[in-house]
Amino acid sequence: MSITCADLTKKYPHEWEQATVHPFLDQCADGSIQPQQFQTWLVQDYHFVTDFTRLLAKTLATAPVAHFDVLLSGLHALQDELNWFRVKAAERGLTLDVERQEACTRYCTWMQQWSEQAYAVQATAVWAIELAYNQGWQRPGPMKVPYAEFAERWGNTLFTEYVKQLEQQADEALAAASPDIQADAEAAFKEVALQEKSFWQMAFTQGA
Ligand code: HMH
Repeated sequence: MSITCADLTKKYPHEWEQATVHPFLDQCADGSIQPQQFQTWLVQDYHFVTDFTRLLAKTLATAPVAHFDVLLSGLHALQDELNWFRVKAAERGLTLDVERQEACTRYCTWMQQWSEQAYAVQATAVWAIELAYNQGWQRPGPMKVPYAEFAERWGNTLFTEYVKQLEQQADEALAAASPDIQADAEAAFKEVALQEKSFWQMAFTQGA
């Protein structure tokens, strides 16, 4: 029996909750987040997404051709997303040319290392990273302006559908993977959960 994505969220409910439920998101929902906190997240997440784009590109490079459609649609969406981040930063008068904070560097370094792993591991990591934002931005419910736009980006039904497709593909890859590779995929899932939590924490403790 191979492990599936659904098994992973069931096996680590506490870790996953900490990755997707955070006062940062609750305070975006009720509008009480401080601009300094939100801006820190915005700028650091832009840098995260640049490296996530590289991870997805490397994942595509090792994927079976039957998985190209979904991954290419993801890369296309990231093109739009990176441009959108630049617009959101400009609207707030923020420069993106800032140093990465420690939690951001750690997460990005980890992604670079894991992009050398087997496809099943990469596919699991990509799914978990996208699911974290899909659930995280949805869970608090409707958000106040100007945060509604951010909740919509990762919470919308098309993105939810994309995450389900990533799950299907990761499950397929896991079903064909050796027990060692499945264990690496499980470790990748746990790592994503930990890194997501500390990324929220990084933004939240800025100017709080
Ligand atoms: C930290 N995790 C983080 N940032 C993101 N933008 C996503 C996941 C989803 O792409």
